[in-house]
Amino acid sequence: MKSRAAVAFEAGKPLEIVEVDLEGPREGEVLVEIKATGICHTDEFTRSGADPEGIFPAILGHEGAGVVADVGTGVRSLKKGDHVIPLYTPECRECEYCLNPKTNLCQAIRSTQGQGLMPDGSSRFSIDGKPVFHYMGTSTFSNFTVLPEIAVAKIHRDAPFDKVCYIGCGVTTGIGVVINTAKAEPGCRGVVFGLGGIGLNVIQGLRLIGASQIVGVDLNNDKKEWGERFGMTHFVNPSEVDGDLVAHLVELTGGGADYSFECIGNVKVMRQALECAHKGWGQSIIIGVAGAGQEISTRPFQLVTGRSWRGTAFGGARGRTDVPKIVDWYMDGKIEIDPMITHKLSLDRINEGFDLMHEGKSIRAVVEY
Ligand code: NAD
Ligand code: AHE
Ligand code: ZN
Repeated sequence: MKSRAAVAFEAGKPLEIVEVDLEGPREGEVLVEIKATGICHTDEFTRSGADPEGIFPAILGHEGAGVVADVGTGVRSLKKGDHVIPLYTPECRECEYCLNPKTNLCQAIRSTQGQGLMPDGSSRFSIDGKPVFHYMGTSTFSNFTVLPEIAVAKIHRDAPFDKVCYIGCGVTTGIGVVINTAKAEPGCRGVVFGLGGIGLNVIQGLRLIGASQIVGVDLNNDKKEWGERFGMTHFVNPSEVDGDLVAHLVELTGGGADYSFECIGNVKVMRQALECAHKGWGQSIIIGVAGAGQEISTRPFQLVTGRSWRGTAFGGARGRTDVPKIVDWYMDGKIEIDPMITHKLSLDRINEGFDLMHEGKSIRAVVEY
């Protein structure tokens, strides 16, 4: 079949809207009609050429929602018409990782996914007979996409696609890091670096679990109002702090953060996030993805004196199990999404969504098909 898609032909170039050929689902695969997709900074990370795994031409996009249009042989858990969210972190429920409660990083298809291919080692997308690569196993910047069954979460039928697509990455990552990774407790003090599409959801997660202090750090003063809207208690703009940012944050939190979260992808900020964590017990969690060749550093004494440095993907969530629950939380009004969808675009205008992100004007721009 044919599908309209935004294709990244080359690193650093705008996406091009073209018609691509899409082969139907093979055994264990599902064809999904994507109804809406968010644009996450990770799409920009790969589009820009900073992703060491970046491969071109590819169809980016990993924050989608849609409807099952067809299923391949052997598919049991899904049927035509099911409403779904594609998962860049699948959940096979059988691999060594899925069987270990300490991680959500199912490895069943990770190696082919990283090569832009389906689990059988081939691509379903092509143009003029030449393969176009998948991305993060999801490629939600195509109106139709093919996914392995284990990378699809079935969700509430009434959930609005243009809102719950955000649960495909940003919402789950931000709320999940608080609940699954930090396992933060009521009354804790949190510091969140970077108040974009991820950081605001970390703030929302901290509010949900009853944190007593939520400090937001961003260079963009417009983010003060945004943070407060979701529960932030204090805002710090590093460019307006006299002296050392870390010392300022340690003082503001009465000795340091119980939990700090880096939601930018800046290795210098990652160090500040670690060093503002409380001596003896503070945990710092890296969410931002840093470009090829970047490294983090600190004095080992920071760890010797009880701080710990951690990281997380997809908020530690197991997609097929947790994503439907988060959709239900949204449907029940337990979490907010609507105000964070600041822009809606047609696929033709997808590059404007990337511009809005760079200009700091959007929280989430969503493309509706
Ligand atoms: P975004 O562009 O929406 O937000 C980034 C925010 O950081 C902006 O508000 C910006 O003003 C702020 N910022 C930039 N530099 C800063 C600095 N030096 N100090 C303070 N604030 C600064 O991006 P996003 O979609 O929220 O994504 C954030 C990061 O998280 C990206 O690196 C993305 O790739 C990554 N990410 C990781 C996961 C994961 O599973 N680990 C999931 C989603 C996104
Ligand atoms: N090369 C990676 C993209 C970079 C990355 O770190 N991805 C995160 C999710 S960011 C979501 O916005 C991730 O899931 N990492 C775990 C892993 O196994 O890569 C890619 O996915 O192509
Ligand atoms: Zn993302």
